[in-house]
Amino acid sequence: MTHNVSLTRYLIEQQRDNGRITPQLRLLIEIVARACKRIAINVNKGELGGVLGSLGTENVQGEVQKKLDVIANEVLIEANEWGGHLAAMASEEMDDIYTVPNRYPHGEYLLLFDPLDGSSNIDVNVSIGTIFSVLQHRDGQEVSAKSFLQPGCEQVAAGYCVYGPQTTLVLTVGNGVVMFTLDREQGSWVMTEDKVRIPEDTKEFAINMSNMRHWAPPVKRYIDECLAGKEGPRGKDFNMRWIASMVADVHRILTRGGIFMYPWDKREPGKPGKLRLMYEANPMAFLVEQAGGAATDGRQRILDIPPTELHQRVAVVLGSKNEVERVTAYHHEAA
Ligand code: P6P
Repeated sequence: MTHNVSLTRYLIEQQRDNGRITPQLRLLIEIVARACKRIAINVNKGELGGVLGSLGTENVQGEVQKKLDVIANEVLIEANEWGGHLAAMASEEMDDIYTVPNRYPHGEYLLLFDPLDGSSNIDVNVSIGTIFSVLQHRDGQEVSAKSFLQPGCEQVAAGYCVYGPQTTLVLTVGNGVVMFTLDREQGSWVMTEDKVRIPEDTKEFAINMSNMRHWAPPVKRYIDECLAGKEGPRGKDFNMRWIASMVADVHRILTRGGIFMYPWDKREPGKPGKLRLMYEANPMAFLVEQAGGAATDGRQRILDIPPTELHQRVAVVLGSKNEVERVTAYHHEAA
């Protein structure tokens, strides 16, 4: 029975039983979880809070910034800068890193986040989420953007909060994946899943089909075989889902299996993909692997990719292990 385990109890037990959790990392995760509660309150207010719509500005990705994108970013910065657990933060919404001001103590961790992923769904009331990733400031130098350029396998924690019918925090500290649902009456995170496992096989794929004509052959081959169903080479029918909110699609996969793909396509051939490596693909890949799934960019394990830029993009294929391995094999065969 998991419902009597709070987030605090889980983190204290991990600290006691699993050397990867330090008191500073426990504090970091508790503060991020508290910030997600504040973001949830703003998200749930919607028009009543005057937080819908766009600001008329663009973020570093050249994407239109929603009011809630900026609010969520500010909530995370303000919640984390004074705690003494961080050296700096990096966000999809900020060009450069945010170094903890000298008026506060500096810690050993680096926090990266997409404060509100899927924000194109905000105004149509579809699930959105906050994604976060935690690294250690290892280079012993003055903290800089370079301090963040570590492969995803160096993450010490990662997670997301999905703002949907439930508000659910999903977390890994390298010891499996757990889920906490927000109990709004108590205002506390209550464990609702203690051993998240992704089935190795699936009959459900998630991809934006409108881009089909732009895909590389291995992706087209895989999806064509899924669409061929029972009469085709896969010998079974497939279902499709595409929420256009990575957090919501990944949450479904962690909950019941599936494969999520945002591959390279020829619309912008110079870009490896749409999604960002450091604060979208890496944290999701860490969670998926910790739940028994797989995550590649079509060719290599996402967690092994050596980053060169803070906001670099990457192709993403993640979810049920056997399906991800099939898609990756098709890419290797094509090469
Ligand atoms: P498209 C949301 O904007 C996002 O970054 C991910 O959350 C989502 O998976 C993807 O983009 C949706 O992209 O091209 O289908 O709108």
